[in-house]
Amino acid sequence: MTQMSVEVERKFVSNADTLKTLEEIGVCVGQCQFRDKYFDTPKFDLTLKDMWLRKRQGCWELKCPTTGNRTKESSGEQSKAAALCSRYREITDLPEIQQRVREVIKDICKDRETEASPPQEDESWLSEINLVCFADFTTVRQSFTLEEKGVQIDLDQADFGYHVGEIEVLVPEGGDVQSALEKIERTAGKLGLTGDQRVEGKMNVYLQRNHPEHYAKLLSEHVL
Ligand code: V4E
Repeated sequence: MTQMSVEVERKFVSNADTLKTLEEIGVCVGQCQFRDKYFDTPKFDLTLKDMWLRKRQGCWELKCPTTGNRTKESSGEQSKAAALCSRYREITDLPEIQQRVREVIKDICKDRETEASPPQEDESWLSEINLVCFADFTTVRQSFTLEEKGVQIDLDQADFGYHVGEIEVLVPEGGDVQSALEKIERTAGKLGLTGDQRVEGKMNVYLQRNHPEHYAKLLSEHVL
């Protein structure tokens, strides 16, 4: 079955104060460590379309832009709080991921002979369509919940020396994104987050350091 949901999240700078607040009013629901490997073509065709393909601890995930009704947002009417949140469609079903990725690659090399290939569980599909690993890092994550239902707060420490917090709500397909935004805003209030600047994610920092030219291109194309 196709598994698709929308991840709505707001990143924040986690410091001693937010950690103290989290320990006071939140419940730590665990700590875990995971390794992420991100893949793209050598020309970065996926990420230039804001599509992020990764393998985390053996599981494939594809994050793509949402296609829902964002009229309010595109006309500049969205609230400041909502502007701090990102929304991505998350696909975890491998055949679906392979199909979507192949569609993008096929569009890009229309002149090349591309045959429909059956879905594959192993990694041979990557080399077949010329996908290479462009980022590989490990994160230690501490997760918390507050009383707000369905909201998770993660404190991430990446092995390349960057730490960042995120407030996250997973909205099932067709679910209520607006109420997720409101939950995130209330949670941010409880954590005492005051900044109105967008905070950089792990990948932004990783790309700045390891692929500065591609990072600059993603900025100029307004992907990041
Ligand atoms: C969507 C995206 C990327 C994929 C990784 O996304 P992110 O949620 O930052 O990673 P992580 O490890 O926290 O995943 P989770 O465990 O929550 O599933 S990499 C870059 N982007 C785009 C992007 C963006 N446009 N704006 C911001 C603030 N972050 C990321």
